[in-house]
Amino acid sequence: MHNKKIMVSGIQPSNNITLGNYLGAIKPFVDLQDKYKMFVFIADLHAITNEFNPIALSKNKRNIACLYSACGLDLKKAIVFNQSDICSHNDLSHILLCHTTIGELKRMTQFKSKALTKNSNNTSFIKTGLLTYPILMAADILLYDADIVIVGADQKQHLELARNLAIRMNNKYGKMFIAPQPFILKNASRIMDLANVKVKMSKSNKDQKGVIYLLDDKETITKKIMEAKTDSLNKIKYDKKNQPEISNLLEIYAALSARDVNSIVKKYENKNYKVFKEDLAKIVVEKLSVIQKKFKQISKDFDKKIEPILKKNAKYCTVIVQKKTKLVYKKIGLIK
Ligand code: AQP
Repeated sequence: MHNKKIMVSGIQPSNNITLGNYLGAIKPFVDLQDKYKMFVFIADLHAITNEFNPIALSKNKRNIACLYSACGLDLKKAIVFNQSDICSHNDLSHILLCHTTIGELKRMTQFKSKALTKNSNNTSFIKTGLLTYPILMAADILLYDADIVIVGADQKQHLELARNLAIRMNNKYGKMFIAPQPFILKNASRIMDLANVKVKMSKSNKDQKGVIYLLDDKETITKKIMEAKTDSLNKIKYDKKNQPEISNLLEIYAALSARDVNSIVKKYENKNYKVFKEDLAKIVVEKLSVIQKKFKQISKDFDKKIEPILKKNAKYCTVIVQKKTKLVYKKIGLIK
């Protein structure tokens, strides 16, 4: 077990989990769980960097834990835990914060897209957590000596910061961190909103009609897919530049059916979008109904089965990260 490379990743309980989160994160965790030693956390400290509601936050935390399992993550293998149960994430974050410049943080495209609007570059009223959360993310990763981190295409820049901080600290104070490598998926690393292909399918998208949530019912899923925006060419082709909408749907189809996009394009050579969408809706409904059935059962047993695992894993992680934090404290002269 300890010869395996280490992978760390997490999802924010900032809203209901989407099909994008599933294809870009949870499914790869499941696919890779035998290959890597996995630390998969519920990123609750990240979720409070945006507006949040405490009641919804705790419900979302619980749902993510259950969904990890319902989607196939084996809780006997993967180490699933709540980020806020482990104080060292904040401890290391502060130390890394003192080694990061404001310029580095302001350059993050995610910060720019969330904080800056078309009409204003004024960041005076933006909450500081939105600027600094990539440092917390670096701490999440460096604490566990992660070799790889599965990230969606838009998180690549944050991982680069984690790598830079690891190298910077190692050079300045002596070896203390592993510089992690990004693991970017070939497919489905960025599923787009079905109603507006210019934006990512995100938990917190205001308009929900282009976002499929893992717990959406059959009718809602079918409606969202049948009403997904498409071009007027009515030709099933994978061409992200000229036909981004149908290409996005093809990526979802391919990822869920474990087929390559070309074979799907071939299958629908002489078919129209309606036929394709009907088939895609069936595939999505079938996949999600299996997950939902398991989720229902697991949710019922949360207190008895899931909560104790989270607590046990928190204890296990605390031992690992306290060792790492102590090393860092020593290297930088905070303790002897
Ligand atoms: N549309 C997507 N396609 C593929 N992968 C995606 N991920 C998110 N959206 C897509 C991946 O899911 C994980 C979620 O991590 P997160 O919750 O920490 O961050 P996020 O990327 O900010 O997720 P959302 O859904 O966009 O949430 P909000 O709206 O709260 O910001 C990551 O691995 C991400 O790449």
